[in-house]
Order: sequence, then structure tokens, then C-alpha cells
Amino acid sequence: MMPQLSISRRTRSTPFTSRVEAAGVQAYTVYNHTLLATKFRGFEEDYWHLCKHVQVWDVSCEKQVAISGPDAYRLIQLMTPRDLSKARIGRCFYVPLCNPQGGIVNDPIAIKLSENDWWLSIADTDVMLWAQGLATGFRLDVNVTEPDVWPLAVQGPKAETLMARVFGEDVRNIKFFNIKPMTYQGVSMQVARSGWSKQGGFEIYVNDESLAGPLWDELFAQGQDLNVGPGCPNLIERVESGLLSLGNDMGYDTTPLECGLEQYVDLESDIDSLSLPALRQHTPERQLKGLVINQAVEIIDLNVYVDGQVVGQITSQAYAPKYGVHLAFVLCSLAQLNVSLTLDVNTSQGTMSGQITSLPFNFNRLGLTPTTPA
Ligand code: THG
Repeated sequence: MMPQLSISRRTRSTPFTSRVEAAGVQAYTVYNHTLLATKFRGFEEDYWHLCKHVQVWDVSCEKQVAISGPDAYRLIQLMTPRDLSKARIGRCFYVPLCNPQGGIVNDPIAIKLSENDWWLSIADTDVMLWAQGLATGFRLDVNVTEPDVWPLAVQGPKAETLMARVFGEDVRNIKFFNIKPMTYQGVSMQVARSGWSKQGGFEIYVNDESLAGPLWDELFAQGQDLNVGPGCPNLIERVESGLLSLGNDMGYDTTPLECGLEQYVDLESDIDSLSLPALRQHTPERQLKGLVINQAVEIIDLNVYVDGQVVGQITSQAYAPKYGVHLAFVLCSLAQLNVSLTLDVNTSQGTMSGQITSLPFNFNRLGLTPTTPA
């Protein structure tokens, strides 16, 4: 029998959990101490549905760390090597948070709500504790809290149509990674064009527990003809899209320069950031790359090899049904990457070779054409 997850008060449920269970969730993970669905009808079925229709995702586990006060910007800038000094209100920024050694503490979306009010929409580590520690140590004039906010994502090609029905035509004007207060049943809540898929969509930062159920129900009622369904961050889609997962593809022991996040590190900037001195000195010895194996395989060992020697590890992987190939992210020795075009993996059918490629995957350049399901 598959092991089961014992759920208690320590594992937070969300105002949407009753709806998620009624919708037939098949598997959960725990993320920021909170339930996160990983599968409804099956990874592949969920994947195709996400690519064709619209899904509603309970991503309440993306907790908001709210940083308010005159030193809010100063604290956030200490945590990230990305220059936020010119950030405009109403914008979202994907930012690595790094420790003084350059290791990745988290990779949230930083949201500037007003001059002195920011949210960090965090991945799976306890950012609030670190932020509070820094605020105390640096004697900053800020308040750091985890407010009652439960993000609900609406993702997929029909997301905009559905959102316009529920929130009004004005949602269409929200640009990618912009955020705007919208009204639902007279309550103002932030809505951003963002989400952990590349199929397009929005995230609603629900701030009133009593509206969670009604909002979920209304999205399903208004989306019937759009084939709306329950969903969750999908392993296949996010690997295919090159979206990195904290704790899987990166963490304290990797730097943003090793993980392909260098565009979010401003090495030349004169900002006051804890990690920049170390990152300026840092010469990566490993690099996160894509690997493409030209068939469906069952990988039985996460090491990757050249001439029988271990040169790196697979950090995430999935079979991509749209392209008929097995995709993986590998954290691999840079010295090896400079001389090799392929890596070997151990599969249940023996050793197989995969092609090393850049991230995000460029399927066109790889000569792969997408298929649609029967
Ligand atoms: N939405 C919200 N909070 C989150 C996530 C989210 N917190 C946890 C986790 N996801 C944070 N990680 C990411 C990683 C990638 C992106 C968003 C959050 C992302 N990246 C785009 C890309 O890579 O193309 C855009 C980056 C950019 O242009 O700046 O969207 O999903 N609320």
C-alpha cells in the first residue's frame, strides 16, 4: 500500500480544501506547512487539460510574507541580489533570496504594493523567520508578518475569458507580472497576471476567508462552457516550461549563477545586498542544464555519467507527451559541460544517452514539433 499523509493542525489546510477534496484530489504534497494538491486526474490528463482549457488551483501554500514600514525596501534589498531600487508600485518581480554565501534561501515573487508595503510570495522555506531575524539584527523599522492571504491561480489558455466574466473586463488590461486591486462581491483583492505555468493566467490573492468557497464555486459555474477543471502546478508542464522548483532544482547549496538565474542578479549594482559580495567572487563549478532523451524511459538512478564516471545529478524529470521525449534538469560539472554534448543515464532498459541543452528548453531548435492528443 502507498504510505499515507497524516494531516493534523500542524499541516495547514486552506479555505479551499473542502472544494479541492470534493473535486477529487488524488495526491498532496506539503509546501510551507500547507497542503498543496499535486494530481487530480493523473499527471498527463491534468497536463493536457491545462494546455487546452482553464484550471483553478488552490495555491494558498504560496504564503505572503508582508514587509511594511519605512525600511521595507531596505530589508528586501538586503535579502535579494536583484536591484529593486527602481521598482514601481503595482509590479511583481521574480527574485532569488540569497544568504551571505550566495546560497538560495528562496525564490519568491516580490510584489510592491505601495512605497512602504511589499509582499514576498514565497516558495517552500520559512522566509518570515529569516526576515524577522534580519530586521532585529539590523534594527530596521519594519513589521514582518504572514497575513491571512490565500492565492488562487486561474491558469490555461481560457483563463482570461473566465476571469473577465468573474472580475469584469478590466482584468484583461493587467499586464504580465503586474498586479491590481479588483473587486469581488464588494471586497477588494489583489489580482496579478502570473502563475506557475507557461499557459497564461492570473493569481487572485484572496484576503477574505468567507469569500473563498463562493469564489471557487463562481469560477466553476461561469467556466462550465470553457471546460474549467480543478488543477495544480503540473510536473510535466513546469519541467517542459523550464520553471525551477526550490528544494528540487536549487537550494541553500546552489547559487543563482549555477541555476541559470543570473538575469536576476545585478552584480554591477551598488545596492546593499547581503549576498552580492560573495556572488561577485563566485566562479560556478556546476550548471543546471536541460537533458533530452528521445523516448519514454524509467530512470532508476539520479546520477548522470560520462565514460562511467558520475558528473552530476538529475534534479527533476518528466516524460513530455507533447514531444514524445523524456526531459530532465541536471546539475552538472561545468568542466564536463565544456567538453560533452551528451550524458548517460541508467534506465530500467539499460544505459541511455541524453542530449545536453540550454534551459528553458527550445523545442523548435531541438527539432521537436508538438503533437496534440487524440
Ligand atoms: N506565484 C506566486 N507565488 C509563488 C509562485 C508563483 N511562490 C512560490 C513559487 N511560485 C516561486 N517561484 C516562481 C518561479 C518562477 C516564476 C514565478 C515564481 C515565474 N517565472 C517566469 C519565467 O520564468 O518565465 C517569469 C519571470 C520574470 O519574467 O521575471 O513566473 O508561481 N504568487
